[in-house]
Amino acid sequence: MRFGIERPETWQVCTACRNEMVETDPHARCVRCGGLLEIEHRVPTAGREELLRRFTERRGAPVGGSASGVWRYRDIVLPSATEVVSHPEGNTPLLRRSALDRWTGVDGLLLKHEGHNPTGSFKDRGMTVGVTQARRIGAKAVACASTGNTAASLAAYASLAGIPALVLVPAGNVALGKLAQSLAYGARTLLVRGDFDDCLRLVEEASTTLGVYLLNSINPFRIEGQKTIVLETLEQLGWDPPDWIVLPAGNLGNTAAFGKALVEAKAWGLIDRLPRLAAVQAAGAAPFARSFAEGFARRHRVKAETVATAIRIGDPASYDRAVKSIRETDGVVLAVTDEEILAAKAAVDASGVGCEPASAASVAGVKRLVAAGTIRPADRVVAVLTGHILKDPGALLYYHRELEPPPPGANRPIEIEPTLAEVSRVLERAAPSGSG
Ligand code: AN7
Repeated sequence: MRFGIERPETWQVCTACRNEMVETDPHARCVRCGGLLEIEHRVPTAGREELLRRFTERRGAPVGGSASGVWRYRDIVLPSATEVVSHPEGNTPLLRRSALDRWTGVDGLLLKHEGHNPTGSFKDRGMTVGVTQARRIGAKAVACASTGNTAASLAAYASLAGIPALVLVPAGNVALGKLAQSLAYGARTLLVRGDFDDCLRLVEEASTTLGVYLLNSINPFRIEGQKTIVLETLEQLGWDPPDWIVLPAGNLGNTAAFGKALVEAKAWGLIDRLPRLAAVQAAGAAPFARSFAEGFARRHRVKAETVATAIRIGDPASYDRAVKSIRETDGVVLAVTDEEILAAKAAVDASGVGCEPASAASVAGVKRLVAAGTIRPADRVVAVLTGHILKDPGALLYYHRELEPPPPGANRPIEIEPTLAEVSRVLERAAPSGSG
């Protein structure tokens, strides 16, 4: 169907066949052709100055929706939502570390650290909107497939809303912190003997037959929430857009959300030009980078393998929406090796910031793009760190304690007898390596 002149404030539209559906339709995909859905909003009646005034005024609210770095932007996220399921979330810092300027070759690299969200990843921004929507439509249960962070986030927000949650994760390939969170927040957790792509196929089938509300990032309400990573960054920069925004890319929900946020922000007069997006995949899980290299002539599916388990995804669900984002922002897509990811992670960690392996792909990507001359040292660059350092303690201990031969950044722990002589012997051998 298509709405007539009486357009609601917000509706859903199929990105494939343009079929329109009401905001409260619970289907995960277009009911007519099975395409991916997208949320559309009527152009906000408040103009630029009024919107910016509202965003600023809400900042720092002690409690309630306005305390959230997602719902502060509610006019362009989900204006009709009144009772929101919020932790609160968002309000994450923009960080600068000179050691990472030196490492990447960018003067004044900014890191948007989404690991500072309540469950330790950017997923909370989408989940607060997704679970709010689940409650509005009266969902009896919610479900997702996940490489770990979505599961942890859904588990927490479902618990907040009092809705039972089901999560499907690939057995043996979820970082310890994420699995532990899913269990602790109380989601029914299924360890599937398969990879993420198997989990996603299975949960889509299950949600259709069992009538469970699907909260993977194919859910367009999650994308609306994830837009606020970009909105909040732009606000932190005084609505003066950077030249580049660099992010890790797996299932491509974030790439889709970032493009949508930027195009809307420009259309509604919040910014006067678009930054370029750079989406960074792991070389062993890079079907999107491969399509980009071929001018998006066709979609690829691969059997994914990478140390960055968060982005160990071979058939990204938001492919079409992400292609649009890259095209509309004159963006680029690249792949970095596991070695580059681990080296970037060691640099981010040693700078005192810290992040999980997948997040470091963005910093590795910045270094690669500077070396290629695509990003110039004087460009204003924001790299998004998507998850917290403690999400994946296994990767940390492997790198620092076990990897042979020890990589240059390895910081081996030293076991000693409880004597002062032993302590001073160790101190004499090596001064601690500060990196600034
Ligand atoms: C830390 O949790 O897909 O390209 O199921 O956890 O939007 O998928 C996680 C993805 C980057 C990639 N960084 O984002 C999941 C899941 C971290 C992540 C990504 C993920 P998308």
